[in-house]
Amino acid sequence: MGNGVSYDKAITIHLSVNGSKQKIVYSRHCGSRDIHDLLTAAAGVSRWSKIILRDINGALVSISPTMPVNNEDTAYSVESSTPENGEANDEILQGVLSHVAEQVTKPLLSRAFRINEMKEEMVSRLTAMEKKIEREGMKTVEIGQCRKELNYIREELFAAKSHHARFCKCAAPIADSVENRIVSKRDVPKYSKYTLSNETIEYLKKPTFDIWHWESNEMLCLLEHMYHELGLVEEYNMNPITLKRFLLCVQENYRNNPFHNFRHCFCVSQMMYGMIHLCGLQKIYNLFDLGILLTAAVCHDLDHPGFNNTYQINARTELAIRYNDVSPLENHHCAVAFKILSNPECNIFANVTSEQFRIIRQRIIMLILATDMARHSEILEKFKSQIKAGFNFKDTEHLTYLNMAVIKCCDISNEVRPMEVSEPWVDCLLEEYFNQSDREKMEGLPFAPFMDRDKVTKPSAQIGFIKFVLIPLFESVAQIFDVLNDCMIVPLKAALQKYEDMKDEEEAKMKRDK
Ligand code: 0WF
Ligand code: ZN
Repeated sequence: MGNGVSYDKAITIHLSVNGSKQKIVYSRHCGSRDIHDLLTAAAGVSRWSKIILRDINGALVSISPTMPVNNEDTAYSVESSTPENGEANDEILQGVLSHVAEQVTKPLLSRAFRINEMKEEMVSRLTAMEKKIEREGMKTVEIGQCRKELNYIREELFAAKSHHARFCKCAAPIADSVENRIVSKRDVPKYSKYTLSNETIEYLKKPTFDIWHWESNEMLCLLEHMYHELGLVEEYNMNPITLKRFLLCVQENYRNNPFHNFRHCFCVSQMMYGMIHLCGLQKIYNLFDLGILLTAAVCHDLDHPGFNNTYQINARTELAIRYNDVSPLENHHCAVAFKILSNPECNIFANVTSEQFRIIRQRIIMLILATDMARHSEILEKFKSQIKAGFNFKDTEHLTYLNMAVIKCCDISNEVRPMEVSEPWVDCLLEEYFNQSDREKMEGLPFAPFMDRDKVTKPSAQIGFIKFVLIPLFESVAQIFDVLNDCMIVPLKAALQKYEDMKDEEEAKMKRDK
């Protein structure tokens, strides 16, 4: 090249800008957005301007690295237009998005390098946008909107990074998720009808039920069966199609996180159903109360983003801001649940009185908020003090704490299940935790040692949790329902023994390898 710059397989495109001859030269690694930027530079307009290329016959030429190469005689004419203010911001966002999309799909350079490039590009585009905001004096509300959208893009960028790093599904952004996700994309005919065998129907009531055996639609049918079998459809005068739609919508509002996904929702609900049967809760509670317990379990982790409250608070996410750092996730799960129920087509409580709905809402919120592990000691200590003083089934406060303890048991009950069922859950949870600590490291946030992939092993994660969290909680509830000793405390102690043996093996191996 005449100017001494060497280009690797450079491509030259000839242009005619208002009659003056120009050319752009780019490498084959460039994307459409890079070429667009070159074109705006050649046209002497802002990079946020729209560019149209036409060939000598006036036909539109699509701007891409594979557009036909031309010569001086067949130069493309360049037309540009500067968008209006609002449009300009759309353009900027569009630019960032298309850039992100392009970069993610480019396999030519190493992923880490591309992602760093994306980050740099994001920063420069953010700066450009902020400058534009300053220069053109946007209204505060518009700036807020832009920031929100940029946060969304940042989340997308992270998701893209995680996807490329692990080829697994990642949590989508939180912002606006309630509004954007609640509407079901499917309707009930697509959710097929299954006939459940008597064996399955009985097995469903047991903590030994194999929750891995079922695909999504089957889990929906099993959940639907629980509502029918308990008599909740009759009790609440539910339209059976509304129940199907509600469950479908719930399923679609669980994200594909490694752990906090629809199968976890199913597990917790199935354990609640199991405890209702095992503990004979029908004898203590009326059907109205049972419907609240089951629905709270079904909804308890709706739209979980896969990053816990600590992350939400430290990263100052939309959720943490919205809920003032107070159980942001659990508050969000409740909000999504009641957003779903606000749709008449999904409202399984449509036929109750306003007063009943008020009570349902208050109790579901109370139960879902109780699943925040930050409140574990507070709830357990209070429950234990009630037991010590003599548990009173007629005392509504005692019943409230019993219900909170029960939903907490269901939520963290994996280790109660047979080992072949429980163990994969630990891998899922560690995957989610490692994703979080990777992100925290990347964003310069504090991270918990139990989420650090360099420190945690399965036994180290489980031993303390079983000993100090699970056994004390289940033993307290077993003081009220003795039946739990055999079917829950015994398996928990066996799981503890298994992880202690695993730890001994790990340590012995380490000694041998030294
Ligand atoms: C991996 C381990 C853990 N193990 C479980 O079986 C389980 C079930 N639910 N959860 C579980 N966590 C959590 C999901 C969201 C909240 C509860 N974790 C617990 C952690 C590693 O280690 C501890 C141990 C004691 C206290 C605090 C963290
Ligand atoms: Zn949960």
